[in-house]
Amino acid sequence: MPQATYHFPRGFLWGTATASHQVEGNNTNNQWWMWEQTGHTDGTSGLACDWWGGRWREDFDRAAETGQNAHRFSVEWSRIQPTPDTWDEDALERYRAMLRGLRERGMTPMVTLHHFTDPMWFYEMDGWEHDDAPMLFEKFVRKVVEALKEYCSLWCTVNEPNVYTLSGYVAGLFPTKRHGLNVAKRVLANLLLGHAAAYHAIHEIQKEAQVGYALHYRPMVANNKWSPLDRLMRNIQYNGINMAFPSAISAGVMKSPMGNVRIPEAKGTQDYLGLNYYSVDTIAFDITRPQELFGKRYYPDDSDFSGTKFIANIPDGIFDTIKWATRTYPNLPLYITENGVEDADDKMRPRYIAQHIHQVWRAVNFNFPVKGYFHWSLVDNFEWERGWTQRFGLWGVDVETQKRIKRPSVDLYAEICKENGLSSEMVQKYCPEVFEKLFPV
Ligand code: IFM
Repeated sequence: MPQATYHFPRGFLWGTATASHQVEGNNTNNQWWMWEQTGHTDGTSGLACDWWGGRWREDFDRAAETGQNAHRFSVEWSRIQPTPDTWDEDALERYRAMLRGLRERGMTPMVTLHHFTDPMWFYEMDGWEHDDAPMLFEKFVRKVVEALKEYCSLWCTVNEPNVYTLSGYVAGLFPTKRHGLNVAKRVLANLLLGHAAAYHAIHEIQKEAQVGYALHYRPMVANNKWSPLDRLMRNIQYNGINMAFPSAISAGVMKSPMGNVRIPEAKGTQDYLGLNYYSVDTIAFDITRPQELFGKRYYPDDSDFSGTKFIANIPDGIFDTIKWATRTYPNLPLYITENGVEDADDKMRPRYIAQHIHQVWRAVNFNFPVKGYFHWSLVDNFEWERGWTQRFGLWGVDVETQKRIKRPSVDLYAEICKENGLSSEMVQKYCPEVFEKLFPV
């Protein structure tokens, strides 16, 4: 049996990622709380993981004790700026304490400034549809960065602007007042302007800052590669879902199925690219789906499915994602800002982790500039419209008692982080079913 270790470069960041609304609890002043109380989600966030009550301390202990040297979390706009004219200095102080907490544990923080939630006052004035949105976001970002810059220099402006926009303004799953492709196009353009304004503002405040955003990148394949209609649908969906932000940041023009928009301010506004990778979609032409621009997105029946079939385990896709990013932006540092699977029983997670990290290692060995990997997530947390039905944590959370339940993947990920690599022994111990794939003879 082969024995080997796939090592990563010195200084590689190994962490997990979380988001304010999903872990803090009692975020009563944002649009998601309102959405939950009006029956749009499977359960409510409630106390979530009680990080606002202080449980971040024990969870950061767990992360540090298991070898993680980084953590990505988000700050909650609705807490920091509860009304357009007020700032909550206590809230900022709590985030400073969390950042100090990470530093004291030897962990590098990455702070996300917008992760799906908006203050109610912002939502009520039509949120990102409004022309003032970029300016208001910039004001918030300036306040946060001034307050937190002592402890953080790695900033993620916006998490998954494509998912925020399409799940809300097109699919109707996230809280929005209006729907439609034209509204979505406007929202994406404003998010880009907000991102660009934040990028410049952060650099003005902190010279050493590294600023980027997190793109949910979906590789896609045509159902039948010989079918021109499937291929056409694949290209429309691929560009529609993935390309708005990348095209604007590359060339100052946001590509959209509803027409292009010139956003010269966005050109070049990234010091790194964050990649959130989960799976690959197959696309077929489907005349019955005008809402989805006649493209059906699905996973083949013989996929290696997660518990709720939300994710198909397709590790090559993370390599393709990194390759795409490197080709699009040569030499730009990359972080895997999210990658994970919902799997309450931890049946798939160990192989999902090992296989994806193996692909990241392959990419690093092609000299693709990947600087870190943040697993989604540290603990189970509130999964938006799907509530508590999906469990993404290395640690489980009993929402009633707040008890943490250690899943076997904790030990696998700890061994990877501590070794700064993935070894044949680890794979043999935690996911022998993929041993031959990862260590072929
Ligand atoms: O939980 C989410 C996260 O908020 C954004 N990226 C995908 C994760 C899993 O669905």
